[in-house]
Amino acid sequence: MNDAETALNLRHRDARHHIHPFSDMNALNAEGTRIITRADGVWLTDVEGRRYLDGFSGLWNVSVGYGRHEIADAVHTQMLELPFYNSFFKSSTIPTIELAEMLAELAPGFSRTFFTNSGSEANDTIIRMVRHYWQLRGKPAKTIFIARHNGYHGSTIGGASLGGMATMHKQGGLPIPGVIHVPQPWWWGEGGDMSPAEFGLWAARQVAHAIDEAGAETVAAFIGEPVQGAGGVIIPPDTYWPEVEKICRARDVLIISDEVICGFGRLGTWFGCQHYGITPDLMTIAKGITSGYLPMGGVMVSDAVADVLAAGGDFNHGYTTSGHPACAAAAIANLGIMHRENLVDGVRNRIGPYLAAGWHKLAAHPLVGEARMLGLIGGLELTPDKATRARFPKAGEAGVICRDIAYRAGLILRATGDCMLVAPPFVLSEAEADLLLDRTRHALDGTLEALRARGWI
Ligand code: PXG
Repeated sequence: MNDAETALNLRHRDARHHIHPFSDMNALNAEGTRIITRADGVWLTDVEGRRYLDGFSGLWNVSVGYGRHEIADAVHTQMLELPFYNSFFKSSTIPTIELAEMLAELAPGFSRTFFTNSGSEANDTIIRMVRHYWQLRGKPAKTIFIARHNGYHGSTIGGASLGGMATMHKQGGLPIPGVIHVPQPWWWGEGGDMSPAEFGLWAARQVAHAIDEAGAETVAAFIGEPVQGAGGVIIPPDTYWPEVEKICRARDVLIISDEVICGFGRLGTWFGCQHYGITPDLMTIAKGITSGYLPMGGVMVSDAVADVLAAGGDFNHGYTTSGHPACAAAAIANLGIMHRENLVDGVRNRIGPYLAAGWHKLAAHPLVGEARMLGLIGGLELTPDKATRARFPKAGEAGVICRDIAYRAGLILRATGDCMLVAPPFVLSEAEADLLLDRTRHALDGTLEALRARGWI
């Protein structure tokens, strides 16, 4: 079979047997999937031999880039030594211990971690852990979680309930009781006539109103992503997080920083909350902890909360593969690379500012209402009218047009509605950043032309 025949054959089998996440399967099967076969650095190759610059780090996670032999070797060695043992029943394994210690060194005040296999499982763990914590503190009525509209916290029942995705809540009877959603700090879309700083305070005060309305004696915690990822790279005004922290502290409400995307360097600090100068009580981690080489997630618990839990007897919760030794070995090797190559510092001081400088210039493009970037995560809001921050007649179509042109030009971008998102690997070179910017501009030009042909502009 030649490449084209192989691709057709694989697509046919994929369509027959594989249910994809977050996909309209009939539409996808009619179109056929893109089958990625290899990757190196920031470059992906598909089954037909086309190459793509991965502007999205897999799914926000391949921070150290593809093709890292150190990680593969560490996992190989660990699998031969001890492929699995559990951490139930008074057991532990060496990589799990070493990883837990490494994490403690990265986050002062968070000496202990509970391991899961994903961010979703970590957030489900948090729901049970936080309610158990308040029970131990003698305040069992504190059960409610405050979260944000358009936040993303995973796809399990708990994670999707904490998340504020309306399309997810419509399916499967969500959210579970005990979750209150408040407005997100998305100034460009929802800030109206307020300045970003005023709007940040306004959005934070919605947290206060929600807590006060429910009664602080019933509210367990507030959860948020430092920068919302899946919701459209929503970088809150700088006034937002410090005010949220103040509000929660004054009301004895725990703060959970969901670091699944922002953690492990994406914002140019080890954890996103450190960029905003706030100290949460719990942190959700996943994705970048292994750069996606193997699945792993966890809950990092502050010492004050962990002490209460430790004194409280059994916490009846855990997954077969919590702290899996081979996944832990992958995480240790991955974090080792980040340390040795100073990648987090590079996001903050080298490639982050370099890409951001070019990204911000895209704001001059006629289609771009706002170009925002922090560390190595960015968004471009597409609009028919910059001055009024107007929306297109049908949301999401301009984004898909732009994303598809980018693909054809050999660049992976993601669209959330009409916002184009980028989150490249930390090993992006300056030449690759230039290419990413050129191809993005090309996609914007093509989108502008397509929208003009429709009469949308
Ligand atoms: N919290 C946050 C902040 C996330 O971004 C999760 C929790 C759940 O993690 P797991 O490992 O269970 O997927 C995530 C995951 C997208 C997209 O399209 C984003 C995620 C997952 C899949 C798709 O942007 N984020």
